[in-house]
Amino acid sequence: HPLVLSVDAKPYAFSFDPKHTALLVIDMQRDFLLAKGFGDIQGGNLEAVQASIAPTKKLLEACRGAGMTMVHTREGHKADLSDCPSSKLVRQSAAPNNAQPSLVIGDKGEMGRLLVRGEYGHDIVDELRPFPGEMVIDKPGKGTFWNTNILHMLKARAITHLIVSGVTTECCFATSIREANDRGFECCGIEEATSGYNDACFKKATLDMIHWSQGLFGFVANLQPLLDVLT
Ligand code: TIU
Repeated sequence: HPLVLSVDAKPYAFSFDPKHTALLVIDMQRDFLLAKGFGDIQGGNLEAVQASIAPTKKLLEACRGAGMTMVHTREGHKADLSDCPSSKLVRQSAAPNNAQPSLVIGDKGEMGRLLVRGEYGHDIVDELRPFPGEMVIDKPGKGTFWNTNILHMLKARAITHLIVSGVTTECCFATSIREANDRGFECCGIEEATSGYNDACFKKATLDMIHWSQGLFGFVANLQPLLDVLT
């Protein structure tokens, strides 16, 4: 007997059964969120990107409490970078003038080699550390479905709906929602629990595109109404 919850969202209410819903937390890694990390070195706005850490902690706790499947992702590469697309290796600047930054993927920064698996900077920030038994998906791309086993992991658990948070809104968050939507998952992004490196215009545009036209790629909801139905 399904227990269907419903939360106010755009373009209309998002209805989901927590047993068949996973929380997808995208790339809340030190390399994207902290000073001297990959994103900082590329010229990203750290204050903007850090805004989603505290709301995501509340979201995580509520979804854990509701017994939902938890999925954390990490963007990064094997030590020899053999899984890094060449297109990504040659273009990695978020600096205003688009200048090539001093350090790129695989180079040694203060938190270890940038975006390399096993390095300190590659791992998830302390506040949002995965619990034992929660899924952690290591992905070489921006999207979570390319070159990972997430589709099979979600199917094995009969997951049909995804609540999505994480960084960056304009990049890995959006790409993952588009990938999931094409595979038949009903996705709802949480506005306060996502942030990016250019909050002035990219975040609003990204969220608007998701729910535009009766939900082109999915739904967008605010955090508090979701917390209210989960707790
Ligand atoms: N560059 C940028 O904005 N983001 C990424 O490369 N990764 C994620 O969005 N996680």
